[in-house]
Amino acid sequence: MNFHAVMKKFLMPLALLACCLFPTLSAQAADATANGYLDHPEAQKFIAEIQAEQAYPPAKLKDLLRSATPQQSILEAIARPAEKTKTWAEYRPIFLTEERVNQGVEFYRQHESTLVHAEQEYGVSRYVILAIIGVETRYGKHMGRHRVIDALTTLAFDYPPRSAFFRSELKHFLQLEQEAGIDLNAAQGSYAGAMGYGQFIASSYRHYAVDFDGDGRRDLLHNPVDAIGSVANYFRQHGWRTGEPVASLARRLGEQARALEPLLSSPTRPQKPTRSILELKQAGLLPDADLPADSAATATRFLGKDGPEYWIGLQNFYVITRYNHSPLYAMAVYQLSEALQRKLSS
Ligand SMILES: [Ca+2]
Repeated sequence: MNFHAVMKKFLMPLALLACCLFPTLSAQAADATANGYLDHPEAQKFIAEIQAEQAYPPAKLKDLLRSATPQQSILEAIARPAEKTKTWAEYRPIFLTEERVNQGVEFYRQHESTLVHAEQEYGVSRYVILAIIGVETRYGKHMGRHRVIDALTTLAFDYPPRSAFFRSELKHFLQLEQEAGIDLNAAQGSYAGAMGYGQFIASSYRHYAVDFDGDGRRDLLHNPVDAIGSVANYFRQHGWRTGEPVASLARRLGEQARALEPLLSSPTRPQKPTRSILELKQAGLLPDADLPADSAATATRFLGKDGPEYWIGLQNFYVITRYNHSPLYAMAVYQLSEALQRKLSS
């Protein structure tokens, strides 16, 4: 190995590490003024790729990239650890608030017939759909303040750890103009480019959004009816099982306790349900709910405000982690859905 190769071997990971810990815009991006992202070398490569694939009109793409503004705040947001470092005791109070439940009740009353229709059409609990929209955007009140084009270009061209993913999302985003009538210049969303009531990223928008009010457009940014149908469709396509439970609190028996440890899954990494209820019971974990012995499940210990809580997650719990890859997120959605159902049934 020659000197340069050795240096490269050590320098590359360091550069990547620095990029993750202290993300900064590239010199080209920081210099960007009138031309936005247009002259950035990575953007130039992207333009050539889109041209070769004939995926979008080149002149329009150049205009769009010229208008795209590099955002340092987006790099800082994506590098910030979020739910990965939080415990359930810290995470729960963010989402399980009386205010959010009340906003959910209000949204339910405005859109009850749509939620019922979505439940019938896709077989997904109306309360889970309602909880997703509540956790994601407080029922459309916080859909994100970044231009999606700024978010996707900043992350595609100036955030090497995730550039492949965001270049792909940027390509999907371009297609949304034709396919869903999205104004690519105006669309706003999260720092990661997630859009609308349910915060769909561009690839999910293309694959799972539906025109639920039948007006000929799939509009997740301004149309709550389309958003409700699309969340339901997303869940159905990801394996939601109609009428089956999501999760159950469980009690751990002291005697056989040690047998349980190797069966527990991480509260921060989603895992497919590969244990059976019988296996968990034999290891000393007893669900409060009456669950079939052969149901596929996960068992997780969450650190709640009063100490460890044991939860059994079923297939539908796993499906919620397909929406956002975090068991804490799935638990927040599940508990909010239960709180909403209780409130709406009382
Ligand atoms: Ca529509």
